[in-house]
Amino acid sequence: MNVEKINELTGYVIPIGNGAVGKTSLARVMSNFTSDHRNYGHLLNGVSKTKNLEFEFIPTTLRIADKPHKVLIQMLVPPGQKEDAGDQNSRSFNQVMDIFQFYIKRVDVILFTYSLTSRESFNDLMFWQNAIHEYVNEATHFILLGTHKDHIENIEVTEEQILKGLDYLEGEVKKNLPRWVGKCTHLEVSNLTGENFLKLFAYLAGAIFRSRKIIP
Ligand SMILES: Nc1nc2c(ncn2[C@@H]2O[C@H](COP(=O)(O)OP(=O)(O)OP(=O)(O)O)[C@@H](O)[C@H]2O)c(=O)[nH]1
Ligand SMILES: [Mg+2]
Repeated sequence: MNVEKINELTGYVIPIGNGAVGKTSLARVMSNFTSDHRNYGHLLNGVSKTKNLEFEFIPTTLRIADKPHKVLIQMLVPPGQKEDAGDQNSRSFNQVMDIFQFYIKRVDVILFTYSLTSRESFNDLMFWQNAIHEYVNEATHFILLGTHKDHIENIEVTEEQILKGLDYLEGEVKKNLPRWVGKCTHLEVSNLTGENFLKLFAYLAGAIFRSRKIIP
């Protein structure tokens, strides 16, 4: 009998960005995603502001050179609250990352997350880029991820700005990690309709595979 050996690997993915850009929604929809479903409004309605590190474990698959791989995506979702936002009832990004720093052993992919309906959330990625230095390594991959793609009427971030932003991001990554051999790409999704989630799964599985190959 010819039993195909299946390789398994696990990767850590952190979405970071301003509050309300859809980091928690993204992780929820990813763990409930099916390619024939087109509305995740019921999941989005149940999402509230993140006050602590949230975990979602999402299994996916990948074929490389015709070999099957099982990839477990561990999403670690921090709050989007900055230190000086002044909400005493919830923890900030820095507080949560400090508390969990020993749990976060390595990060395979950072999702720089913004809402396509908020130019401010896009511009603020500069701030978030500076907040993640201690969590990344030379194999970490980066995705510039726009949410709210379904809000066609209210899009505030143009394709040109996205490409410029990606260039800037890549430049900053190379400055901070001179021996960086990861990759940087952009993707725009809707957490409401699941648009481009299949692409996101493929990107993430591929990025985790590469990252783990570079640093096993
Ligand atoms: N229409 C639409 N709504 C979205 C999308 N993504 C998120 N939302 C809504 O945006 C709001 C904020 O989403 P969250 O997932 O809580 O955002 P977050 O980035 O986790 O915010 P913090 O936990 O405060 O850092 C929620 O009311 C979601 O229902 C999207 O792609 N499309
Ligand atoms: Mg959240």
